[in-house]
Amino acid sequence: ADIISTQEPTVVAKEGYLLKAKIADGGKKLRKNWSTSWIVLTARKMEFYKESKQPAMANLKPGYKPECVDLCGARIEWTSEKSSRKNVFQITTVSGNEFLFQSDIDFLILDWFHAIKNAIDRLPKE
Ligand code: I3S
Repeated sequence: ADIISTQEPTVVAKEGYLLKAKIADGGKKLRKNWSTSWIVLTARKMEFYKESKQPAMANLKPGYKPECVDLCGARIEWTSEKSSRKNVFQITTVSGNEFLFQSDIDFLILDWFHAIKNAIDRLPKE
């Protein structure tokens, strides 16, 4: 008989470093605190790690859960009001979490914006 796994393999669409700031949690405003994060984008979520070696280590630790963004129903938009930095976009989740992402390198931030927007557009809205 066929064995169908309910845990679909996690295919990484894109990963790399970006500057990140979480500015709201569940609709509640947070103090902005920029930090560099290793970001792993898959079909339906983004995971945040402190450094590039962490995802592999997290796989070995069953209990370990990185901070993660569910992209189902999320919104992504460029913003020039929420930071004095250039190249900033915001992601807002259904649960009311808000994140800013930034890079000084134009093509790099554009690639990320389009990869995430693509993922969101392919997902059901709820
Ligand atoms: O939107 P704000 O408050 O001007 O954001 C700045 C603050 O998060 C600031 O931290 P303190 O509140 O500890 O001073 C950061 O150092 C700045 O980088 C933030 O502004 P930018 O324009 O860089 O997002």
